[in-house]
Amino acid sequence: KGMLYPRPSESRTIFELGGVWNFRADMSANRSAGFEEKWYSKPLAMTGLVIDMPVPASFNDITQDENLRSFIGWVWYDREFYCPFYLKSDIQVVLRIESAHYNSVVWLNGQEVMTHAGGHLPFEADVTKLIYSSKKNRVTVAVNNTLSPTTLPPGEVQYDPDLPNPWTLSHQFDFFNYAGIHRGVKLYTKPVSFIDDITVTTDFTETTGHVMYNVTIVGTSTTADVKLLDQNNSVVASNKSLSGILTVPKVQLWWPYTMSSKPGYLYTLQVTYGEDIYRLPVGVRTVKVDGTKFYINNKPFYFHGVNKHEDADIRGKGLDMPLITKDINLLKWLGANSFRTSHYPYAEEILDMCDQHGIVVISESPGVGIVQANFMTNKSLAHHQEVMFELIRRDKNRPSVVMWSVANEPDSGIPEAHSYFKSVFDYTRSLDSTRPVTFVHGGSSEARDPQHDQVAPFVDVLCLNNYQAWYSNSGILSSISPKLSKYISAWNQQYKKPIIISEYGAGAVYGFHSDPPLMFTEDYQVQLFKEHFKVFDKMRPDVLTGELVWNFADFMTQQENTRVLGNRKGIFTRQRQPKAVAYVLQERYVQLGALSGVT
Ligand code: E9O
Repeated sequence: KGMLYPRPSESRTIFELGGVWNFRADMSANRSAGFEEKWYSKPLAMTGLVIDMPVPASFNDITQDENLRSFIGWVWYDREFYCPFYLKSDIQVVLRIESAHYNSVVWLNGQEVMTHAGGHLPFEADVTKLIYSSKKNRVTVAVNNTLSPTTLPPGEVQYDPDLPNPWTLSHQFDFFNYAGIHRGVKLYTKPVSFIDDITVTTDFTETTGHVMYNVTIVGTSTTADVKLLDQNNSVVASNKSLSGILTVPKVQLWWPYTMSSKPGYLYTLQVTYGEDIYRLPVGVRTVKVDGTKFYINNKPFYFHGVNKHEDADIRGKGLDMPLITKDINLLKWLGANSFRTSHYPYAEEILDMCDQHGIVVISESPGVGIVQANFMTNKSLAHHQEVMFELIRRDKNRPSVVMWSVANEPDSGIPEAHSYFKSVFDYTRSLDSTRPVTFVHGGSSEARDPQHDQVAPFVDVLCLNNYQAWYSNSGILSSISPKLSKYISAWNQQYKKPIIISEYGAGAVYGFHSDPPLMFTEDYQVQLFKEHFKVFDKMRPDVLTGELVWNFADFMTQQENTRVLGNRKGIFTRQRQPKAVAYVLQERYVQLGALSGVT
């Protein structure tokens, strides 16, 4: 079954169910009153006290209640609506949730319609038979943020009987476990015979592009009307079969925005199947790894960019169009040509913008914090594979996505990691043979010798996190030059694969200054970056093929004695104001962009 992003067309209407919903956290002692008392069988407001909760948003920072902020267990949402569609016999209505963290159960008018495990990825169900056309409908969603050794990311619930609230969640990833309905809830229609999925891969020879497409359908007809349109809406190629190759004369390639004056060129693959019409944006480009280099359209590509989070004041991980538009503008202001979706898949609205603007994306799974052998069991593996399947099904057609990252900083040194990750890599490659696959190597494992790493042999590109003069040799800026060079060289000698420094950085509290520069000041962050640039400039482009800073913006974490209202390694504050280092990075990235040459 496909999971095409709902795009409005003549045959598809979308109705957004966002807004203010009713909300109730199940604070009962055993945390299961909601299921025992069947809260889904009637309006939530009739089961007890409800509060207002915006959708989409994390619920954690919406109220003044610390018990809700740190709540672990089931929270319940509901809202009512009238059916906005004229229900004909040839129409199907789908209910789709684009992300709810972590486990979800969904009811329509008291009937269970779907369940889903995992945040960050969409799930949907055909609700045509359950929706009322002439009276009020009610959608109820229960979401549980509890993590376990077999969830992705993994975590563990801890119990301490001395505490008034004995349950706490422990996890080994460095961001707050925001939860709730994080992205859109939509109803959309399609005809009963419909386009279920489209898979597109592209390449080109000289000036001719090739778009290989495969359309899967639900229906009896075996023909479709497939057209490729350029940005003037002219048909450049067409076909009548469900799969084939479209040839594009004088192709306009999809380029990263630093490499072209027409970056992110998108064609539209318009598929008409019976009554159904779906329009898929298509960028013609190739991605390839050869030796120590990464190529886009056969030109060496140097990643100069950032790592991000979906994170902001009040809304937590809730989708926010003003925020993501601002972030894209800030990336361009910086001159960044790329980012990694640390540490989970981002909203499709963000990827749409990256496709359009030519911003290159390393797409990461939620496999973060896999640092114990009991997080690498067969059950965990099966779920990790399921998540890779859902991620690739969702993002396989995106030109901006050039590489999959299966995990961030797992314990890649223990023997269990070998077979676990071998299976994850093999499976990921079986789903998509057109993109390189990587995992991000832990910053804490520097002491470990590249020769003994259990997972590095599987990667196409080595992504290395390194925290010289921060976690290692704290405060000693002069350690960066010798230590970082040595570290990169050791990996280069062992593997002769492309290397990206996928994280480096320093915490800096906005407004803190000192000279000589001390840790946590803006001055220290600036000097730390400058020392890194010296090493990068010696190593690029032959040994080093990219540099991604940690992090684009300050972000919320769990409370810890090493965190000051979250992680302060942002080059922007959480409110997206530049720290001193942002200007230093901008100067570098604009220069690097100019070097990569606009064609
Ligand atoms: C992952 C990222 O999510 N990499 C971390 C980032 C950080 O700022 C985190 O936010 O902490 C760095 C991992 C480095 C671990 C070194 C631990 C050494 C302890 C002494």
